[in-house]
Amino acid sequence: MDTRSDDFYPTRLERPTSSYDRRDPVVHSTGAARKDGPLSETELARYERDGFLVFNSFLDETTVRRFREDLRAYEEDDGILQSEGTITEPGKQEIRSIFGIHELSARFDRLTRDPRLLDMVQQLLGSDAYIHQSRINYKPGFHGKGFDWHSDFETWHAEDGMPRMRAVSFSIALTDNTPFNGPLMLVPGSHKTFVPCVGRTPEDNYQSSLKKQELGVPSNRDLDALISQNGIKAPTGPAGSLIIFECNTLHGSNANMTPWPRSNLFFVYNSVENALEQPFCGNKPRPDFLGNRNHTEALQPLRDRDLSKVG
Ligand code: 6CS
Ligand code: FE
Repeated sequence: MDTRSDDFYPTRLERPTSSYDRRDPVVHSTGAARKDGPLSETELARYERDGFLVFNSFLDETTVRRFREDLRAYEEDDGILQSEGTITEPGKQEIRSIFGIHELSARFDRLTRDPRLLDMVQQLLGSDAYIHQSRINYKPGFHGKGFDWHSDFETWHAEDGMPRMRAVSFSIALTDNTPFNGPLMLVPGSHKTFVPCVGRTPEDNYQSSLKKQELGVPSNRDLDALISQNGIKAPTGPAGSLIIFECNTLHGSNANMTPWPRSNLFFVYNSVENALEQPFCGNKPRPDFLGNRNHTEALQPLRDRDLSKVG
């Protein structure tokens, strides 16, 4: 397939090509709108420099406990276990990820519209936003496998038709993240570079990629260059901690060899001005639970309610 003329980030190519600087801003609001939000100029500048921000104990213990109880209930819930968005670990019955969690749970859905999150989203994306993808990654004790290094944007661009880098992931720890249970690792500054990846995308690639990603993974040479230059950060913290990371920030995680699960919640917000197109890899779009195309109206903040009590 020829590269489309509207493709700012060609990837899944037949042969290796050089990395280049991103062609989009990192913080999208400008002027007065940039100042009009919960993030300080220092935090915005750090996000622009590193591609992520960390807030320890962002949610209080009681709220996190409720979400964790929901998780336990899902492990016993046949409807959820059978649902297309529930991915098990390779060769095992243990849950690896549940996609579309905000459509399965009113409590998670309300959290997507918590103004404490949404006000930051709007400040970073410079517009209203909607949920492109939501998920819980379980990483069960002993059997939880890792995630290879990747940029989420590379997959969302190639397989979901997300045109520009104007999306952001909010990851909330539902269990403690320690150095031992496979915490998220990020490469600071990597979001500034787009790394085209090699290899054509087969139809329905997601059926294997969500268990183990083979395509859309930079070459060892590209990884070596980016990681040697920038290093690796693995923020750890108690349950309730929040990591905000830009859609092109290189990240991955190790397996969980401890007895304790490491579960994280992810909400991916996309700008309403960055609507999905046909996938740039040329395949048909992925299902909605991975790349939402149906509920794209701007999220409205739930201002006057105690979010911890509802749902
Ligand atoms: O394919 C996807 O959309 C997902 N895969 C990975 C490894 N990270 C982001 C996203 O959830
Ligand atoms: Fe990812």
